[in-house]
Amino acid sequence: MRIVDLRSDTITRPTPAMRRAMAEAEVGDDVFGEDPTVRQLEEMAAEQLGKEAALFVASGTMGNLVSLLVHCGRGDEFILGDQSHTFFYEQGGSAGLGGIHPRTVPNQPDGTMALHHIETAIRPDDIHFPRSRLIAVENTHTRCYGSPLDVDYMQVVGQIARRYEMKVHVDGARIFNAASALGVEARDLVAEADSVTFCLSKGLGAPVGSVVCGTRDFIGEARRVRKMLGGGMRQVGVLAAGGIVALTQMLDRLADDHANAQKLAEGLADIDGLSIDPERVKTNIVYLEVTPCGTTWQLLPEQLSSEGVRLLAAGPNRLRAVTHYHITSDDIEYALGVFREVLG
Ligand code: TLP
Repeated sequence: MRIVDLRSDTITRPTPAMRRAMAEAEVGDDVFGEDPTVRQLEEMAAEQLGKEAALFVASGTMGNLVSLLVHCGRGDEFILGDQSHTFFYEQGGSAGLGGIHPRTVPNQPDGTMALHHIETAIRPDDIHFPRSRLIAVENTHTRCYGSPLDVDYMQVVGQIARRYEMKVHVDGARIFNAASALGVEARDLVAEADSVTFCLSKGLGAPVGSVVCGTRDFIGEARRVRKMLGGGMRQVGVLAAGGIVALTQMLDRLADDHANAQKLAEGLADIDGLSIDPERVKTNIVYLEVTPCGTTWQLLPEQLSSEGVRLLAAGPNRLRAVTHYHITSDDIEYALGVFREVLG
């Protein structure tokens, strides 16, 4: 059966070039700082993001957690969006492992947090309150239609943080999707950030890994914290090699994923039983709502899946589809055909 797997860009398998590079990677013990391939990846990543240094970590979740643990101490508070991945999907690791208090403010539909909400959430110096240390921004914003947050917004958040002597962390799991959609360099989006995590294992197609970027001092501390979390890896150049191919060969094609997402959204908008606003789709993530019809949002993924089209149920009435390297324009047409068939 033909499979069109739109559950996530995390399902991408390594390209032939990645597999070759991984097989041939020069390696060493990275805990001793002796893996040349990891070092090369870290240098490339730091350069791409305009930061002094970088650290290869096992996942986006680990990159965010390491960053939080470096920026904040026990009892400190960080401000983040109520729809953010870190708040929703990272098991509350900041509190569970770091004693760091999350303070949510609402995410707007475009993934931003209103600036006045951020400012009013910052605590005055008072013995009753935790200390506000960090603002965490997600770009693109996964639960807000994969919205890219633009350079102006990112700059103003940085200015607010500096005014209150706070830091900024960017969960840039899909920062290169944001850069591609906005027609800017990723480094410009994170110029004001003290730290940024981006993922190699999503739209960039590498099998494993994320990278945290920041100042040399920050990355030095992050390296210690990664080790504490059990994330000191040894001959991990075999994985970093896939990441190097991701950064050299996979950035330019993200625009194709965005075009396919747009095509999917426009096609879905014409199908009875679904509600979707194609104008909200700016990158590779599409959310659709199931309106009252012969099926439900709980049943529809299974019905589509029996015809080879896979999506994720993302909450009451909502389904999510994500385009990626393995999805062609023809796959989108096939998927639309299956939707039409299932929804009658
Ligand atoms: N997102 C996954 C799921 O966990 C929801 C997905 O399929 O979209 N930050 C953001 C913005 C993310 O979207 C994700 C993964 C992560 C961090 C975590 O990355 P990993 O899975 O590598 O820990």
